[in-house]
Amino acid sequence: MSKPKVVVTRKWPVEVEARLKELYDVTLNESDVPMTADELKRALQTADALLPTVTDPITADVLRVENKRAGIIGNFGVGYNNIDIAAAREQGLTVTNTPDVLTDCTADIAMLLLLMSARRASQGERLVRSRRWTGWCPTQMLGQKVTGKTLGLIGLGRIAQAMAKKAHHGFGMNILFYTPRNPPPRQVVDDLGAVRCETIEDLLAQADFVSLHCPGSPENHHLINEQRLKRMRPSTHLINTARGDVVDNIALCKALKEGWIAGAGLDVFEGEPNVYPGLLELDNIALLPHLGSATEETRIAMGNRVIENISAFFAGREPGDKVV
Ligand code: 8YV
Repeated sequence: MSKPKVVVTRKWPVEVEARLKELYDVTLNESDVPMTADELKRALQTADALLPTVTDPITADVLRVENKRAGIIGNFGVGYNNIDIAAAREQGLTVTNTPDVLTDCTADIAMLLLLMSARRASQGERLVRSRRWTGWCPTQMLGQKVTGKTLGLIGLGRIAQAMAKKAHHGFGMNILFYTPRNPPPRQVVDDLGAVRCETIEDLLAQADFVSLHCPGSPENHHLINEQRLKRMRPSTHLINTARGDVVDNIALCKALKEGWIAGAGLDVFEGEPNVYPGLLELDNIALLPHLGSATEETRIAMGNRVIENISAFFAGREPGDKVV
């Protein structure tokens, strides 16, 4: 029997690409240049599986291309807001993602941004690199203490729970959370010493650090807006490792400039890789280029997870990480 045809839209870790080559008739993207909409359509017409990333908009237009051969889209990433899920369902396509394997590394980046923002690490590094640092002084670059403070999590899924664990057990932080869904089991919540807030506003008013862990979706578009930023305190920091469009950048810029909040740490941006220019001019913000899952171990595990999903699909079984 001939091997299934698979198209990978971006360059993946070499180990995983080697495994893909063994298992499938695979087309890799050696140049790593994102594919155009026409190329994505062509891939759906010529391959059995398309393996995209967050940088590939798999729109309704792409998904509705005629004469499709593909039956599965194996997304390399836990977030799948790059894919029009309703259109995929309508077209009878299976979509999978890669949960679990990136939980800890993404939570680490959220914690890193929290610490960077609280302790003004980006600003400090710029000072040293610019050779303008004139030496230690008792009042220079004072930030906020992290240990013992209150962390408010919007969303309490896998990554938020992992961050809460590090923050509570490692930094003695008190944990608040807001979720519109059913919370995790009682024992999980109790182990984190976590307290549920009835509204986002309640959480914002009490937290010293607010970290976003909700999916990128039309409902969560600009969830953190001017009104909500004003609910936060002047000593509070906002951390975003979820999706850029969960935060209204214009409002965030104003909040940071006018001191409604103390700082922010962002790993994701609306319209990335473009970054709202106002944010680049601010000192009280830490910016990372979407590094959440960017460790060797995790990216290999993500690739292997995609392989498990498509292998199950081709074997006629339900993939473990089926989204639709
Ligand atoms: C991925 C992410 O690197 O998994 C996610 O949802 O945001 C990142 O960790 C990216 O999505 C790759 O597709």
